Amino acid sequence: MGKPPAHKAIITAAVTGAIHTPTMSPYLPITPTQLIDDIMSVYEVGGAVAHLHVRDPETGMPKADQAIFREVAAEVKKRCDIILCMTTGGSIGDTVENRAKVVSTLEPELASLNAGSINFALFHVAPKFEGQWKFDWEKKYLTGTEDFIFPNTFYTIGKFTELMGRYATKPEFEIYDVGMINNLAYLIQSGQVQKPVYLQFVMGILGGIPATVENLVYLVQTARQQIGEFQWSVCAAGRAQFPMTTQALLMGGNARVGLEDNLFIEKGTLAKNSGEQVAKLKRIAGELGVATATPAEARQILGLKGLDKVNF
Ligand code: KMH
Ligand code: ZN
Repeated sequence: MGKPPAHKAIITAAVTGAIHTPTMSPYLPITPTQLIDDIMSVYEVGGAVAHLHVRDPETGMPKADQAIFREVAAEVKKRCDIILCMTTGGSIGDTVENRAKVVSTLEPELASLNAGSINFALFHVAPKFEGQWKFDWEKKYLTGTEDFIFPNTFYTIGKFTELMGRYATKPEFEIYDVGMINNLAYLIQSGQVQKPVYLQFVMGILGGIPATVENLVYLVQTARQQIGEFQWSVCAAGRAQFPMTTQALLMGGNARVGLEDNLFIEKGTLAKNSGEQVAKLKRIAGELGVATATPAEARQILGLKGLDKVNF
């Protein structure tokens, strides 16, 4: 392996997630075909990583179905070399065992690893869609989060790190608040996690840290103090998406966009796919003089095992 390229930003797109529901946008990808098309839209405009959740194709409900994960991943692999970052966050209320399965079945290069428990709240957006629901499950799924804790205890995190270690899957640590940096520092100190680590700062979730420039600087500084060297990316919920990802590019970090985090391309206009958002961020990066990484370069930067070593 040669020297990694200097100063190239990795653009990730989280194409569907488990937060938004079909009523919120007709463009939210649901079926395997829609997910594949969305990932290809990301690849075609220069995204290096696609973060993947899957859904029930009939109802659009987020569901960690291993056959669908495989169908989407295998088809994308046939068509291009984009890096797939599989979710182990799953969906609201999913069991830890079910969330973990995608690692042992697909042995991906990269997977999310949520670095602590939080109140993961979506109930506050439900009233906006009253009377418009396309599917019965949507309202309950969102309102139920008023009493939901997204569980990622030290025991659970330990299980995930062990599992990802077994399959040489690199964890992308999802950091929703500053205390989770402390969790990760402990995991490194106790030898459960090896450096270099890759952090995804997830900002603006109700229950997590607000999406502000000051908070991003604080997160990065705190991680430097606690962990030393590390690699990082930022994503932010809703309208904070482009301000925070732009800020990340300015700070020398990496950035994630995609319909998992934000359904819009600009105020009042829904994005037609995640590729539109990647293209916008690429334009911003270009204006700022920030080069972006190809999938091959991102593999090198993150030290991934390679597409020939996945099981799909
Ligand atoms: N499912 C959400 C509660 C991840 O992909 O790892 C959190 C989530 C994070 O989507
Ligand atoms: Zn996710």
